[in-house]
Amino acid sequence: MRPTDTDVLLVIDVQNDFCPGGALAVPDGDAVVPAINRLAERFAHVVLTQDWHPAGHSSFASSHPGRAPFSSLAMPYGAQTLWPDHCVQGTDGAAFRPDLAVTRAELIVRKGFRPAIDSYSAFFENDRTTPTGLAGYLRERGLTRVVCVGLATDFCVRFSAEDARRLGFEVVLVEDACRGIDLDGSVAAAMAAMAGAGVTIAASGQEPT
Ligand code: VGL
Ligand code: ZN
Repeated sequence: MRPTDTDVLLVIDVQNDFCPGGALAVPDGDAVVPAINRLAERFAHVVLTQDWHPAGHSSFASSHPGRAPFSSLAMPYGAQTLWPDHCVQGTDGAAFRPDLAVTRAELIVRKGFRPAIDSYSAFFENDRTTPTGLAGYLRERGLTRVVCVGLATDFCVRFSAEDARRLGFEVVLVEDACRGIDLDGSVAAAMAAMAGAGVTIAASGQEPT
């Protein structure tokens, strides 16, 4: 990756709850941090997302008596996977990993704060129509290429990358700077879907092609 002035590094949900020991730990999730820190030094623009749920959020299995984590529930906006309680606003689990080098980040996009709807993507809530405002921010600033890294490959990274393509941005996924949850092959499905949507799959040490 050789970043230009119109590239933005989008660092998705590198938070304690998604790392080993956290409430919704992504296997090997903390392994993304060194690669992201190295990339972040080279980008002129860095934006972070932060999963940020109120207690009792509708995406939590605990909010639906009798429902187990990782099962699927029909919501008015479509199928929703139910999760263990995670990234509750203001908790240590919702904080960024302490070793993530975030000081140069220009914007933090919080998402999933509406009680009745989840938000995987940095751009839209899970109804895929309610915007977070990130697209307008990037456009106003003339940032045209979104380089996605972080957690989890098969949920928030995938939805963010696909939405960015849908909105007309160039999109790169740095595969070794992402890790997935992997429910029933969802990482392989996510990689295929992103490639099919025109997302360029890259490695952090790789020179541009
Ligand atoms: C995520 C599940 C629930 C993610 C967030 O960051 O991929 N996954 N909330
Ligand atoms: Zn969440």
